[in-house]
Amino acid sequence: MRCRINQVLAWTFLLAISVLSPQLLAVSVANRDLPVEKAVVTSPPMVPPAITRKGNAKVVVEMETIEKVGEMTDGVEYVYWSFGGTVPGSFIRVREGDEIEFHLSNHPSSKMPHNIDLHAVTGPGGGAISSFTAPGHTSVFSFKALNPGLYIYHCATAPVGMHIANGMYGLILIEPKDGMTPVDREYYIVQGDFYTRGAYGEAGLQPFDMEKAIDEDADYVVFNGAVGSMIGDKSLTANVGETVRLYVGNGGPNLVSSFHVIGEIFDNVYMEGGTNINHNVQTTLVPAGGSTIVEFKVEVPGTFIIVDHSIFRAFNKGALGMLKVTGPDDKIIFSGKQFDGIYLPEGSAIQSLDSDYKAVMATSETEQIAFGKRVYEANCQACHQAGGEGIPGAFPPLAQSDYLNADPMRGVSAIVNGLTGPITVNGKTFNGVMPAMRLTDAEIANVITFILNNWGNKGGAISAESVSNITD
Ligand code: HEC
Ligand SMILES: [Cu+2]
Repeated sequence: MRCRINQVLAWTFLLAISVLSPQLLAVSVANRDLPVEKAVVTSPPMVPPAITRKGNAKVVVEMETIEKVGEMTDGVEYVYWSFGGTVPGSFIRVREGDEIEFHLSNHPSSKMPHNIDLHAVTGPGGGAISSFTAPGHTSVFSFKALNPGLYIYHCATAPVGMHIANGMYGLILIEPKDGMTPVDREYYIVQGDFYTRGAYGEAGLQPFDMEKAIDEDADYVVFNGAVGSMIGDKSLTANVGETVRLYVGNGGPNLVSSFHVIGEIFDNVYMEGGTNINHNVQTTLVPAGGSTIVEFKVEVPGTFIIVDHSIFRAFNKGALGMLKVTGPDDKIIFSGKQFDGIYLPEGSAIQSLDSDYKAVMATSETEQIAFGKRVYEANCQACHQAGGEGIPGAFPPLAQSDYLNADPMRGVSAIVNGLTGPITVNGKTFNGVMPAMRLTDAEIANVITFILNNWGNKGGAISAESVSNITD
């Protein structure tokens, strides 16, 4: 027994030395004169620093496969199988001509064996057979990075589709000998489709659904493994004037991505992650098991939405991320909204309601408020905003408006007759033009009643009769 423990200790000690001392590591792995270094790998959306050395190296990559529960979206959990604990797996960055010594360790808690097929490998299976690793084991194999480019890696253990569908993919960048052009920001994004027993958003720990996967009927199509992985606090960021490079992959297993950034044009696209560079591209295809590199300069501030432009995937299945750009406006490049007026095409004044149209009349104050809300959304919200907060300097607030609360009939008059000339609302002066609006007496009564009963206003109701006193 004691002997056992000693052996274990000895092993641990040796391992510790080889990890801690690069010198010793060099002796143990270098078979030629190449300098030896340990790869810096990163979790998405981060990318390891650019390679600065001018020559080649023997690069030791250590990667662990691990199966663990993660969050697909609010209230929905999924057992992800991963490289390095994240989906996609850790980003690997080496230089063309480097020799890579790959150590794949399968965590003892894994239920499955795993391996890795790197599309950057020239050799059978991309390393799959050589790296086949049972739980609690480590495999080592080596390859030379012959071709520069951005390559997908993935697990290729049977059933291959299932390992990929559970999140076992990532990217490896083989920088060309001359390096990559310097940019200000680099990010790492990989799309993937997921198949769950329950439909999109159905709560609980959702098992993988083989049938749906075979039918290519995805419940989730997401960037970086989960719905919302790059929105809100987790958005990508940049400053106006910077150049942004996105390393984009598609793990699949099934779907092809129509990769697009809303409000940007890709200045450069490294087509399919290769050497050919295309320019001025709106949307680029990323095949399953493929990649692309896109570059663009951010010229104006704002939130730029990253999507798969197969658009229901973006808004209904999760393929949506955000790039938040901060800095000064450039009104020449993008003005923002310059005008919002009432559009009354010629002849519209004489149009009349269909003769069989019967307006539904509100029969209670509650109904008046409900109907008035619709009138507000259709006619007022564009200027006065959804919460009645207005826009400073342009449209006065209707929320807690002292001007309106002092005499609600002022609101009726503004709608019927229009309103211009300086007015003071909550201590602020406005001098704009509100056009008269063609609404029925009932609609006017309802919308003012809606406003009076919302956003901290004083309450009360306006009747259609009292409106007719002004309109007649
Ligand atoms: C095209 C933009 C626009 C639309 C649409 C519009 N308003 Fe206005 N509204 C204004 C402007 C501008 C003023 C201030 C006019 C001034 O400075 O004299 C104003 C003033 C008002 C005021 C008085 C000031 C205050 O804040 O209490 C009320 C009440 C009001 N609007 C209600 C409405 C309602 C209700 C609707 C929809 C039925 C509506 N407005 C639609 C632009 C608009
Ligand atoms: Cu696997």
